[in-house]
Amino acid sequence: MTLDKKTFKKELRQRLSENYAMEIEDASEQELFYTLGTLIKAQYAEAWGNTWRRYISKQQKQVYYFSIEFLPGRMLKSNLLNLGMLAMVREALAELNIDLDKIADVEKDMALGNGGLGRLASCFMDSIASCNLPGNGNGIRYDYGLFKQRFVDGYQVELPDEWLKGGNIWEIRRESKAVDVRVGGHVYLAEVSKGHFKPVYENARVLRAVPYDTGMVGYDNDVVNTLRLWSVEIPASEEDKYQSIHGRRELEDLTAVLYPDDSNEQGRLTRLTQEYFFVSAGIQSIIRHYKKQYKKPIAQLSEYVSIHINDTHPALCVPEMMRILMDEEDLSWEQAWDITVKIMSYTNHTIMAEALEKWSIDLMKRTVPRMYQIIEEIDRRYVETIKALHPYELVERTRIIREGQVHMAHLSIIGSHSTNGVAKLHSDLLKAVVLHDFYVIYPDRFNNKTNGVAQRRWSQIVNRPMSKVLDETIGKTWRKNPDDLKLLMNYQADDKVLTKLAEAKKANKQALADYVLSATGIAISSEAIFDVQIKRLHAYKRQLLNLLHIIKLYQDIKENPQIERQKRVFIFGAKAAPSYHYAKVIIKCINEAAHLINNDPAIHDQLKIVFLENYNVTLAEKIIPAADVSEQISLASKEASGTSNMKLMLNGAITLATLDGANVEIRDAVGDENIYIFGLTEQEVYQYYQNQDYSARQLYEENPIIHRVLNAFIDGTIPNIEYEGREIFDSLIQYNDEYFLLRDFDSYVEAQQQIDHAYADQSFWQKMSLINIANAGRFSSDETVRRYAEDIWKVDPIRLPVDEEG
Ligand code: 26Q
Repeated sequence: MTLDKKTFKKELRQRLSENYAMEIEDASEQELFYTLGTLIKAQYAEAWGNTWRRYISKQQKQVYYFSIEFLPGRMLKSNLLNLGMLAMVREALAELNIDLDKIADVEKDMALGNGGLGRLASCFMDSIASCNLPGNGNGIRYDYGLFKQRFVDGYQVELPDEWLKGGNIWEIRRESKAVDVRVGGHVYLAEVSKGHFKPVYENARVLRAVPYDTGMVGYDNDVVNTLRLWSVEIPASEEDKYQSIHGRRELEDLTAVLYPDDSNEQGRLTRLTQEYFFVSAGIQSIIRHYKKQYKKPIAQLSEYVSIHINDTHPALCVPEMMRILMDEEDLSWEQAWDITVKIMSYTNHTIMAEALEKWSIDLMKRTVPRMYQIIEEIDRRYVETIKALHPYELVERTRIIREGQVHMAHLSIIGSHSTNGVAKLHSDLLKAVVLHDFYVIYPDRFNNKTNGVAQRRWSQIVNRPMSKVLDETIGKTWRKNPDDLKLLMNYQADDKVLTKLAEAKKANKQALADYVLSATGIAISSEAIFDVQIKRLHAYKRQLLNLLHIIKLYQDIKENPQIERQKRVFIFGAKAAPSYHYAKVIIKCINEAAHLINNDPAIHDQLKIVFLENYNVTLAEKIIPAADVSEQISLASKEASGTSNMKLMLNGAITLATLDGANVEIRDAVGDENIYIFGLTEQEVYQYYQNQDYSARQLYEENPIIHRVLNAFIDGTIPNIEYEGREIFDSLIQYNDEYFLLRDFDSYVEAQQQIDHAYADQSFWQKMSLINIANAGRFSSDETVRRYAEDIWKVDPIRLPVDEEG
């Protein structure tokens, strides 16, 4: 039941009066936001309860998506859109002289994730609900999300993200669903009857896990699923053990902060405890719910429950499920193992060796002793079973426990029935290289699920000008069915449509230009090409290659100012992990180059660099609709998929890319003529590894352009980077350019020149842009989660209440 404008206004007035004893006219944006938020929550409360009851009454199999990160950003407009209220509320508020966008700006981003992996989890939560799939998220309610980034003298500084200050309107604390989690201490097995052992815990610490639930509202379907995030507390029974402030703090710190590491940092005790904490709480709560509500024998659990392990961070799901089935439900090892493998599935998100998670045996024993015992037994039985079938070395290489460490990817693969990569190329590389040994052992477990994005958010919500043109051109069905974007292909030669799309883009660029001016004081022209690279700062993503090209352009303009060129604005958004020194050096260099170039009167507005602080979901929503060029320039084979590439394409940006991750599939979707591909292929990269014959120094010495660009880092051309410039230079020349920037430099420059030429012919450019939008539908996360549901989780869409009543 949706509200009409009149009832909505009345509701809003009434709530405002109840909450704040205020009239609409006198309310601040804060007060309006909180009032509107509670009104929306009340709108879906009933559907939330109904969804939950329906799963139980139909005994539906449900999937639980375990992820140590979720990155939803803001939820106000997304909830309004999915409830079918967005346009109505916008109008109603406008009639009251209130701008919805200003109200929405009050909301703090929920940034409980680092980047791609966490954002993907949130896109999936939206799509799972929107596709009528019974699925829930399980994670950690960090008190502080990913750090806030500021630049001081061009350096990154990190500030805490106090997202809960002022309260979180979307969550519900469910004290009654709290569970206990035991960590530390010692565990030994005591014989309770002949041949039957039970673990005895000594000196374990008991943690109280309290869940906070947030409704995941489906699009136009009355489905509201649950995202359950756990927060740690001191159990009442243990209060007297925690009398010192210090002791309390230490315990409460467990869910205080998200680890700000996009794959670099490893080996911290708190991190491992976090992993066990949300895994154990989540699995206990699933089993409790199953027994209480489904009332089925535990032996049938795998018919009703599917658990997804999002990267290896929740890999302890495997031994924890074993523990509960054996220690608490009295199943045999064999029964428990059979159920566990059927329930679990795992996604790998990286091929970077240093990101593969490992824990020392010692740490694992100290932190989660019962987990370690079970892992040891899984490992022992694995070796026992496999050694009859495969050579000794293969068995040794694939063991879970090797050389003093527990390999979490091995545990995830061995303990689940499905392992998938996140783009075709990535999944192929897993099979052929990274996880080849496992592919030999379990060929049937491997599959691909190309990532997707929540397209309604990344088009309808963030890009209203474009959405309007789409409605006028192809009707509104694309809003529900992204494949209908294809209809746009009929208009590739229609000048009217091309012009309207161009005008929409121009309006978005102007809006971004206004924001950039107010946020940074830098004036940029919407006439220029907006060239965008937005993602975590990582050597393999090669923001530095982008900078090298910018320096080249700068030097060209200085040398030949008279040549006509396209104006360019290079826009960056990127956070570096606080401990990632090299990434921070790159940030400093980009900022100093920006300062130099933006203030050089000889350059005027031919070239501008804007490095926006604190890249997050909300900033992405401002940048993406305004982008002309999408930079996806990782070294081939290194980016598992990428997802900003999909969002940018959907918004009509032209991709400039290596054949890496999902870029390959974007090329397949739009055709070679509508994308700019450059650089080494993944095979060529592997060739270099094999032959070990790459010489960056040779390129530097033989290529005068590269020579001049690199010298700018050490000869004072770029000021204030005495140390940083040297470090960059050395990483490329002394340390032989690990990510082949210099090897790809020429072809990158050439692709950029082609882009310049193409942009000069506006109707040609607009046609490419249209073709990109038209073919973006296949990267909808709706389709991705449907594939997971059918192929991996084996969960069916629920029947709608409409069907039941009808
Ligand atoms: C691991 C151990 C200890 C501490 C932190 C971590 C850690 C944290 C975050 C490891 C990895 C991550 C995040 C990885 C990630 O975001 N990967 C990206 O996943 C996207 C969604 O599949 C892909 O599109 C990107 O290509 C991939 O880089």
